[in-house]
This record gives sequence, structure tokens and C-alpha cells, in this order.
Amino acid sequence: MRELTKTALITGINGQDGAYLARLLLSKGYRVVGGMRRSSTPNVQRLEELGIANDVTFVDLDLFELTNLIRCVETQKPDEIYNLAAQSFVALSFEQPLYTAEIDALGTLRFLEAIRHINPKIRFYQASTSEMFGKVQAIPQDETTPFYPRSPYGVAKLFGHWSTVNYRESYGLHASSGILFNHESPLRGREFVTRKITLGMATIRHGQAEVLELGNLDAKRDWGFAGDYVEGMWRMVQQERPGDYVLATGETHTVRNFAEKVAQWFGFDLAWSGQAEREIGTDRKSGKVIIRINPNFYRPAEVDLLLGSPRLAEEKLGWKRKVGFEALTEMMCAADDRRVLDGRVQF
Ligand code: NAP
Ligand code: G4F
Repeated sequence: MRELTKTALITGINGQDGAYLARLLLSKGYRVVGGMRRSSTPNVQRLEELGIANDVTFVDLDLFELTNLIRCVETQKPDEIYNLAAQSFVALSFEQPLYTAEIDALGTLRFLEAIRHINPKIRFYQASTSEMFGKVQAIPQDETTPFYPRSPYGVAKLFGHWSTVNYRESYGLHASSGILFNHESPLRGREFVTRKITLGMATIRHGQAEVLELGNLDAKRDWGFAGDYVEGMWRMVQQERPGDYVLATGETHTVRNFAEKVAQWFGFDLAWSGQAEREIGTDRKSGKVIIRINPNFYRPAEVDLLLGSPRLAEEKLGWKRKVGFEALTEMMCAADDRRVLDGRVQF
């Protein structure tokens, strides 16, 4: 491992991973520069929730604008750049494919160009994704599994991934790509299915909503805890040689299974009935329907199954996830229960 007290530039600082990574790097003595795009309202609630908003140096940063990236790199002089910013919501990428490609694909390339021209010694981490495996060609998926993306998001991220590999091979950049499987937390955006379910069940439990609408209940994901995964990102960047690593738990669960666990945590006795779009989830105790299917949440193409093998990361990086599925579910339920009770659902 390298000596610390360095400067790290994190793009997407206000997202889920940005917040956890900032906390990790601050704890290691880094100066953390957080890139955020301009917004008419302040947007640092996740950093505030972790109690670190005052410890980060903020810079205006939008992956759309090359000159902006160049100035950020020139003025902030980072030793390490963690490119976490993205249009990260798969469903939206079907609605906004061009924007998604601009940010997730070309945005990555813009950064690599900026580094190559300004200071090729900067170490670079690219937030790649298991969505690149899409229609999976092997089970479980690892660093050797061929890619077959199934969404504009997956396609765009694949461009970012191969650009990272290409700049490493062409120009010798210390550029690594983390192929991360789904990772969740109490800081997860509420549009993603896990958080949608924990927040949805909390609002139903406390009488603020009647029913939660979901899409495909049978999709399977390998869900880990975001706090564990940012440790893996940092470890990749500290390696003497850059590389590509899968971070995953090695376990997969259906959306249905996640909903059942959450319902149980909130004291519901969930029973499924009906088929396909008519399927419902009823609370046996109250007789009320608490889950319905809304086909608007189906996707034009689905990733049915993700299951990752973290073996390489465990062997070479010494990384191992600490939080399992049960603990993750409980952590998210408890956080949303408290937020709804306190009337403080900020993100
Ligand atoms: P997130 O919560 O959605 O955060 C994404 C961040 O990117 C937000 O802070 C957002 O800014 C910022 N952003 C979006 N467009 C931007 C632009 N044009 N310029 C600058 N910043 C922009 O995502 P996350 O879950 O933390 O994920 C972090 C990264 O890992 C993403 O690249 C995602 O695609 C990738 N990834 C995530 C997972 C996962 O399961 N979480 C798995 C694999 C890969 P605002 O705050 O202003 O919206
Ligand atoms: O929570 P999701 O929206 O996450 P998804 O699509 O797997 O993407 C996340 O993980 C990727 C890594 O594999 C990241 F790269 C990406 O940035 C993001 O963080 O959906 C998970 C599954 C899907 O199969 C979806 O169809 O849940 C299914 N689902 C069922 N009902 C739903 C819903 N998803 C959402 N968002 N909302 C629903 O109501």
C-alpha cells in the first residue's frame, strides 16, 4: 500500500458511493476534492448525513464539459481521480440514451484525455458495472466473462470501461476499472428498487401510503453494501499495477425475496397471489394489498440475473465484503423507519 496524505478528486461526490468514498478517504488523511454539478438547490445531504460535508473541498464539475475537467485537474492537482459521476439509473437510460452516453461514455473519455495531457501520473478509477454483463454469458460472472449489455446505460458504461483499458494499454496510465455489482445502503437513491422498497414499506407502515408499485419481481441481483465496495475501489487504485476487478458478494436474490424480507422487518405478513401484471402482495394481518405490479416499471430489455465472483479481488486486493444480505436489508429498513418517523426523508 502507498503512503497517504494525498489529494483525491471524486466526481459524483453527492451520490451514494461518493459520500462513502469521501468518508473513507478522509479517514485515511486524504484531502478530498468533491466534484459537483451546478444545481439551483444545495445537494449535500448524504455528506451531511455522514457528518463530513464541511471536510470536503467542492469544485464545480460536469462531465459534459472538457474544459471544465481540464481546469479542475490543473487547479486541484489530484494524485487520484475516482470517476463515480454518471447518469446511473438504468430505467432512465432508455428515456435519455443520448444524455446517458454523453456522460457515462464520453464523460469518461474526456477525463482520460485530460489526465493524459495534463499529468499522466494521476491514478484513475472508473466506476464500471455488472450491467455490462447484461444477458449473462456465464454464471457466475467474473473478469473474463464476455459482455452483453442490455440497456443504453450498459452500452455507455462499456465504452467507458474499454476506454479505460485502452488508455492504460496505449499510454501507460494507471487506470483501473471496477466492475461493481449492485451495492446498496441507507444512502441509496430512492428510485433504485431496494431503497424504493424500504422507503415504500416504511411509509405504508406509518400510514403515509397505501400501496407500493413495482415492476419485475423475478429479476435477480447480487446486492452488497456500498460501504464495503468503496474500500475495494481504493484498494484497486493503491495497487502497483492498474487492472480490472469484479466486486460482488457471490450471492444472488430476487426482487421478490428482498420485498419479503423488508415486509417482514416492518411487521407485515406478506402473501403473494395472482399472475404477472395481476400479481399482488397482501398483508395477511390487515387483509390490505400493499404491493401491486405496475408494468410502467418493466424495462424494454431486462437483465434477469446477476451473480458475481469476487475471487480475484479477494486474492489480489485482499478485499472482502463484510455486510451480508440480511444485515444490509435490516440496515436500510431501520434507516427508513427512523426517517419516516422523524419526518426527515431528505433524499
Ligand atoms: P448515484 O447515487 O446516482 O450518484 C451519481 C452521481 O453522479 C451524483 O452525485 C450525480 O450528481 C453525479 N452526476 C450525474 N451526472 C453528472 C454530470 N453530468 N456531471 C457531474 N456529475 C454528474 O450513483 P452511485 O450509486 O453512487 O454510483 C456511483 C457510480 O458507480 C456511478 O457511475 C454508477 O453508474 C456506478 N455503479 C453503481 C453501482 C451501484 O450499485 N450503486 C454498481 C455499479 C456501478 P447529482 O448529485 O447532482 O445528481
Ligand atoms: O435497483 P435497480 O433500478 O438497479 P439496476 O437496474 O440493477 O442498476 C443498478 O445496479 C447496476 C449494477 O448492476 C448499476 F450499474 C446501476 O447504476 C444501478 O446502480 O433495478 C434492479 C432490478 C431490475 O431488474 C428492475 O427491473 O429491479 C427491478 N425492478 C422491479 N421493480 C425495479 C422495480 N427497479 C426499479 N428501479 N423500480 C421498480 O419499481
